[in-house]
Amino acid sequence: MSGRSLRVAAGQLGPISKDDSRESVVDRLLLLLEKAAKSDVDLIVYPELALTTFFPRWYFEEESAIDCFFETEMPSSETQRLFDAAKSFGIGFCLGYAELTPDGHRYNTQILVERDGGIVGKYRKVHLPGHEEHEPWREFQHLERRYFEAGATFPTWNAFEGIVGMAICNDRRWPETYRCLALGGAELILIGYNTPLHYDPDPSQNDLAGFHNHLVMQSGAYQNGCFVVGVAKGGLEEGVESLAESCIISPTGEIISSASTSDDELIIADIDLDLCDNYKNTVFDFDRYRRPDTYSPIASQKGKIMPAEREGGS
Ligand code: ING
Repeated sequence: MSGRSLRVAAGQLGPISKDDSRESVVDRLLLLLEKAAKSDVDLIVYPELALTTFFPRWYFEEESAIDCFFETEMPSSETQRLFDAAKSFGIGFCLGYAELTPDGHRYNTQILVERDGGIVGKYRKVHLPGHEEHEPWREFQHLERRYFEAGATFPTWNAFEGIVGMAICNDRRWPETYRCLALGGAELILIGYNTPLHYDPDPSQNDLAGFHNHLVMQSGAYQNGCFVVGVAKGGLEEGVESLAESCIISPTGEIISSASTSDDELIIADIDLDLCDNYKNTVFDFDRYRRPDTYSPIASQKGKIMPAEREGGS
């Protein structure tokens, strides 16, 4: 294939139990990596919080009770094997994990590692969904806003012969995410997610979870001329049914590869990063067509401001 061809893979995970050791999880990541190596994959993307169960589903009174879910270094002793194997195969990877910094800050983090084993970049989740306090009325909690601080930037990096950006789970529902990354030149956006199929605030959305998942990533890809790799940790995890349906999406907006199970599964696609320019240099030529002079509400305003009431009207 001409152009800047790349073989990318989504390393989807099935459930991780609260008591599953990091070692057992890294074994699963390595199985997916070895399968990717047999198919000459260049880059494998793992899900959000890929080393542990999705612990924000539980309320923990004491902050110390969640320490066991966080990594204080990366690579850590448990993940060194993954870094070593990836380097030996010449495969890059994207890995989501809970980060505890030396000065005590907690982030929902993803790293990008190139084929030489070097960490290219780190992204910290900007959009934290859910709630801050215990809400026992819910079937399960979603306490990311209690356990993590939010990131503040959408960096992009030169890697894999292109420009790569990352986003995490709820970030994918916000168009600003893709646009900020594409304004940083992103051609390939890597997104891990853990998405419960039940949404307590509005259960009428439950049956649309799969549709909404693909809708937002396909839109983001097309509207910004990017490839998007969306990777789930899915299946029945600690009693919570979680969306799988990992997929690889083209700048055309089309899904070019999708998972068929809710377990550990590798899906692969051959992409040509030059295809991005079919959209970036035409319909979505930002320099030519965007009107940031008219977009100020997007960056300056947080919530809605309603129009004035009509004179004498209702
Ligand atoms: N999970 C969910 C997500 O954005 C969610 C939270 C689910 C928000 C459904 C709204 C509706 O996919 C994470 N981890 O962000």
